[in-house]
Amino acid sequence: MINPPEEGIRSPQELLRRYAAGEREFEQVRLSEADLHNAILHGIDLSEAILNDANLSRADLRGADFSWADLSGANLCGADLRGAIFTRADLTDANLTHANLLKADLSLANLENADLSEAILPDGTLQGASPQPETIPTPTAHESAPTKFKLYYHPISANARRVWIALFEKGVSFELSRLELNGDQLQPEFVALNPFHHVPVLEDGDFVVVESLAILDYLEAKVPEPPLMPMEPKALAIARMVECVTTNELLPKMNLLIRHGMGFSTVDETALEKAHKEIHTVLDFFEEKLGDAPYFGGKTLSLADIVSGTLVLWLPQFGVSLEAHPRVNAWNDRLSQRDSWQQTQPTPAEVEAFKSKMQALMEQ
Ligand SMILES: N[C@@H](CCC(=O)N[C@@H](CS)C(=O)NCC(=O)O)C(=O)O
Repeated sequence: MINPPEEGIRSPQELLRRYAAGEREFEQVRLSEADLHNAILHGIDLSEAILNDANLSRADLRGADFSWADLSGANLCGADLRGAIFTRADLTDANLTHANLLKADLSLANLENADLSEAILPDGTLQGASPQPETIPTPTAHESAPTKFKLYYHPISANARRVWIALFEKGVSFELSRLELNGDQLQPEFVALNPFHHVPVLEDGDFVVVESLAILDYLEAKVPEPPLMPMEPKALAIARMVECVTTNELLPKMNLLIRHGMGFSTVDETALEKAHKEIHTVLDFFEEKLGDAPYFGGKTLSLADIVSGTLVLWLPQFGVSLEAHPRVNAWNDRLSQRDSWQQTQPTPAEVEAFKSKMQALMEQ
């Protein structure tokens, strides 16, 4: 299908506003000479966009799609372009000095007179100061040129949000396919992808991955930068323990609280009390494993933070205060400030709309 030219965008401010509201598809937008320096636009689709002479210096454009875009004369100095796609883009006379092009796809891009001094090239090497190279190394087939991941999700699904956050944190290009979970997950096309009819599902070309933890492992192996799993044995063990405790201990008890909190079914008071107690045991465990580190993997975010953080944040809403666990509480605040958390935060309206569907799902 040929998309009509993007008519709604008249200014860079308009683009930023719509991006902040969650839109990602801006194919064929016309913003010659736009000032978008320092803009945060990762994962944006700007294929076939007209951005000649635009100022995109220091912008966060990880995983952006610029295929067939006109970026001639654009200033991309210091921009974060990791994993961005520039297939057949026009980059003539563009300023790419100090840009980070790690794993970017520059195949068939026109780089005539482009300045790549001090840029990090797709293969991770640092381009020296001028003179610039004749050709830019692009990933070979076996290095698997970036494909666009497709995530099947629902905004309220914490299991899907794990993957959604990881995709943002990896800075890769991806598209979203939203299921309503109103029975559409039982349609043959979706069941063909996941016989258990659950989100998330990740498609990478013709390869399909189900089960959120398996998807996270796949992403980690497929897109190693930035690493989201520690290598050091003890840190790795802590991260995996936290993932397992979250799915095996925390989640079943939380389901009970959720059922009760939403008035879906009568939950036995003794069972409820037991669930509260067990959740506190999980929080004690997390408090101890965090120690003085900002994240479970140590100094940087790990998959363990993503897996546990996307559930722990709901606890206060179901009557479990985090106050008695100050490290967990501070960690929860730290996570909620991350861009990836904010971009994937369900709106109160989405939560409300989901309640009616949730009863059916949880009673299954
Ligand atoms: N173990 C699975 C669980 C996935 C799951 O339970 N997904 C729920 C939403 S959070 C779902 O899709 N439910 C729809 C259904 O069961 O039909 C994973 O981690 O991916």
